[in-house]
Amino acid sequence: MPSEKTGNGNISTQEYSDSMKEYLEKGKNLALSMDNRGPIRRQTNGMLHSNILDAFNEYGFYIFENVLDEEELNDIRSDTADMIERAPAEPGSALDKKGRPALGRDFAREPYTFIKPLSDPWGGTNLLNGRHPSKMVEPKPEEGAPEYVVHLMYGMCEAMPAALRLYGHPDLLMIAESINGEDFVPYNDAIFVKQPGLGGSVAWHQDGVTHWKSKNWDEGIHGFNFQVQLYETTPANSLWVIPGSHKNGKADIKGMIERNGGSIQLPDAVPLICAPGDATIVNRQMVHGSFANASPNIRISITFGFHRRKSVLGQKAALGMNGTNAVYDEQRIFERAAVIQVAIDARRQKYQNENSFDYKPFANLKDKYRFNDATFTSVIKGYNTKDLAI
Ligand SMILES: O=C(O)CCC(=O)C(=O)O
Repeated sequence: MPSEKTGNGNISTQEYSDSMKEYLEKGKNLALSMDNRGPIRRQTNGMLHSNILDAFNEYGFYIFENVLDEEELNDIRSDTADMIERAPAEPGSALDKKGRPALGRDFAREPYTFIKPLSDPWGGTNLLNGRHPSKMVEPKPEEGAPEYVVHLMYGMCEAMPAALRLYGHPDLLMIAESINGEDFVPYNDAIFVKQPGLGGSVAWHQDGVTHWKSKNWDEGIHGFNFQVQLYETTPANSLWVIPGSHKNGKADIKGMIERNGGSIQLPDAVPLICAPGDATIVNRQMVHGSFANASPNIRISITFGFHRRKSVLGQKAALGMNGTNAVYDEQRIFERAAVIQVAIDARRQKYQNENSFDYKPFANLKDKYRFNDATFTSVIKGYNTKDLAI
């Protein structure tokens, strides 16, 4: 019997989709009944409207509608498609599928993570500080599926001009400042690629790993992530979250699944249903994850996060930075935060009628951190070796 519980039950994509149907529908209805979506709204002082902040604090996530206009959305789609196309033909290959040198062979960090189609690379492993304790269902790919698919892409500010400009988006940075304070700092970025009928799972987890026992613990201490959606997201391919779970400390995810009869269909979870060009914010302490994408719809989520400066200063490297033995000192934070200022200027050069974001830590350094060949080399190249993961 195919299993719709955890682990690889050798279940076909059809059986898998059937087993998910009711759950997806229920989650969608719950999601659409919540009052945490709408356009970006500011208060008279220019900061994020307090009603939005209140909703974000209550639920742990918010969906901003229509953040990107069509031109910018098309630019990012095109750069992203190019980055996918220029991936190594298979893991370890120096050439892409068209026989050209693959992108990123000279990057300081490998920009591509490949997985087997519809698989869950992290669930039930010790990878990434062991924060994904239970495996998701891994349906059997259809006949003729490729052996590997791109699951994640890193280094977007170096690889994609449109993504660097997005990183300097004045409304998104205003939101980061409103949540994390004017001295907010970056976390990392990653592009989740969930190809139709092939995209893998991200097992249920909470992102933060550093501060669960901190004496200053509070619901915002591990920061938050944006996801900018390039295509419509659906219950079948989207990120799912458990509303309010960011407030309750470290969750026993393994126990939650066990108590759910071993099923990964955790109760009370909702999908982040978005239109193309919407942007979500998700508190990194939320219990969240995504299912194998057996649906006919692609999801590409440009994901990048921000922290309170005091959450990272003096902390030891974790997650993707594990093994570097780094401690996030003033210099490291400054160098990684400089990407924000260069991105703001890259954006200014393209969108000359837009008001640029005023990033307070670089208020007196704007001229030094203009976007040009010199800062591309000194600030952007290899920038993600300085990510501030906690
Ligand atoms: O978008 C997804 O499927 C997973 C995102 C996620 O887990 C994260 O941003 O931490």
